[in-house]
Amino acid sequence: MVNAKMKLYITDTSPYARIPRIVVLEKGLEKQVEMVPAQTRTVGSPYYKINPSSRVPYLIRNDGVGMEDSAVICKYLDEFTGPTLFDLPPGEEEWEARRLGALAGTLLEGVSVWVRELRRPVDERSPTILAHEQSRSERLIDTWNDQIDHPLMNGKLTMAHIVLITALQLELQIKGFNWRPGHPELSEWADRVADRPSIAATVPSM
Ligand SMILES: N[C@@H](CCC(=O)N[C@@H](CS)C(=O)NCC(=O)O)C(=O)O
Repeated sequence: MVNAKMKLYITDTSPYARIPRIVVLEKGLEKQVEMVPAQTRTVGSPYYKINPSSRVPYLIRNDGVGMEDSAVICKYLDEFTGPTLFDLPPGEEEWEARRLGALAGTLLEGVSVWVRELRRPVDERSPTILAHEQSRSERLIDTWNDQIDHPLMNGKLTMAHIVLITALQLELQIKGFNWRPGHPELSEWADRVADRPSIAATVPSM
């Protein structure tokens, strides 16, 4: 069906679903995209029939076609209407933008594994995975603290900003992800970005 409202399947706590939720707000697409809570990780969930992978985010476009992956969905939403907001810069800067985006993505991926492990029953959690992800995050936080003064991280909002703030704000969900002490530059950057309305409106539930 053409011209129906798009549906974005999300959960309140999913960091990956938060990324397109932020893009919807930045693009002013609230009227074109309906947020639909999905029941993930539940045997027999009706959501499994909507998206066979059962992951979020998942976008059903207004032509009825469904697609997943936060980066793909964000690109689609950015190009859906109006001027694009998240194009990569031209020339040499493109590689810097891609590098920073990947550096934010690798932090998010690790911290997401960590939070997922913590959502398992205590006796099913792997101490090895928890220690591995904590240690990876510590190294990456040091790296980000050194690089957060990069001009691309201090200009207009980019996908790297969105992915990085999404990863950093998992501090609200992970007790041990206590990254602020010793990282004043990154902490100041996160506080500044957190004030942006699209970021403040999508802060994850505890
Ligand atoms: N690469 C995917 C990752 C999506 C993902 O891992 N989503 C998690 C929530 S943060 C999920 O849906 N998990 C439910 C499951 O694995 O069944 C993206 O960028 O969208």
